[in-house]
Amino acid sequence: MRLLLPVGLIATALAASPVRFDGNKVLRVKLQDEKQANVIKDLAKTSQLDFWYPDATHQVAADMTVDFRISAKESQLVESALDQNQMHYEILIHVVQEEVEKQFDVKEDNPGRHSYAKYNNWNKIVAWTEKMVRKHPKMVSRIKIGTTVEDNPLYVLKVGGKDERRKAIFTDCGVHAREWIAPAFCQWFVYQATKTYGKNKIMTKLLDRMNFYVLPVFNVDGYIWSWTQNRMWRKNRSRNQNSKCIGTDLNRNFNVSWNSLPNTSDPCQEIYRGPAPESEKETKAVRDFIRSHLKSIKAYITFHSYSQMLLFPYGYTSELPANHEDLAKVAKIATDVLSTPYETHYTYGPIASTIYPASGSSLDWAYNLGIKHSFAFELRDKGRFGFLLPESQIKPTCKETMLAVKFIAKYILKHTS
Ligand code: 0X9
Ligand code: ZN
Repeated sequence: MRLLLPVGLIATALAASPVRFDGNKVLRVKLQDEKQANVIKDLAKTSQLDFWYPDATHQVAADMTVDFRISAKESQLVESALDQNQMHYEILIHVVQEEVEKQFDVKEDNPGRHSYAKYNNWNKIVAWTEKMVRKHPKMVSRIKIGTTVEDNPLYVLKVGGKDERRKAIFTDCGVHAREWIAPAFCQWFVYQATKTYGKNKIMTKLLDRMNFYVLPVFNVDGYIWSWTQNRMWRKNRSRNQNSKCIGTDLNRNFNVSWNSLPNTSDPCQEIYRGPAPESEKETKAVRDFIRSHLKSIKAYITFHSYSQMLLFPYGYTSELPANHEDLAKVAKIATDVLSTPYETHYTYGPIASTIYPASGSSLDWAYNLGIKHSFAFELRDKGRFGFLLPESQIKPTCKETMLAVKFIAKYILKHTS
């Protein structure tokens, strides 16, 4: 005991305080030609640009709108380079630190409690999974599908009935740590499903006939890190050999055309694909779970932010999947219903042509495994707040997204065998 206490104290003292974003800005640059695209690419070589859209420098091209975060130290240099080259830009976020604080704009009587209207940290989410099982023992069960690099549990909630032979939809949220609205949606989905079962006709029918597997946080270690140390964290938290940089982008780590696109081989990149396909414990756990339930899983839906898009395969090639017309039809109707309550406009299409090319993504992997109805949502917004979407937008975002997901589920129930 005597030994333990000082060690504990030292550990606490050594624990770094969270990264602050004072003076950081997010810029949006509308590129007009190749030359301007090259200015951004050159700047990225000398300055630390944290790309919010697209995901990396090599995607930057003429006629594109790019969003990136810059530090206080570099903002002057970057802005004067843009001015010198007569480039149009807008400051999306003036002081990132302020938005980090302002995202918590929903006040509740008991701040310590889990709330669907607020962002919940990992501990609250774990307690919430237990509560859901306790409250709805017939409808909800919790499955531990694996553990993370830092030995946190990966929990899937099974929502529906006991019969494993029913058609099922697998959904995951929070592949990327900083996209907090995604785990908020997964929690909302389970809440609404259990709450409206027996009351809402469609939900009752869906849950009587199908199962939903919901992984509320895919990248648990990264999510924890984004709460405690760095709000802008994206990757998981694995150590990388021969590099000081931490983490693999789990959405580049799947065994599908792995490593086929540029810039994913540097561990210091936000889109680092990992040392080998499916090298990460989180990827392996999801892969194994989906594979072992492949007979029943008819659709895969993964939740990200931001951009307001509904995407389908492929990301690694501009070729279209065989059933692309069917997927586009479903995506069109889903985005139409999504827009009904708040007029939120979504675009839809294949990953590669709608957002940008990406290799090793879970969506393409699931599709090639045989899950022919696979979709990725890029939730709100379109860049005003980006990853720092205020809590006051959680409910409207979840409500509108729920309409789209219910439509997709109805479609799966009716049109798959
Ligand atoms: O870069 C990504 O992985 C996705 N965009 S994000 O801003 N959320 O990081 C786009 C890839 C789309 N594919 C899937 N979401 N599977
Ligand atoms: Zn993402």
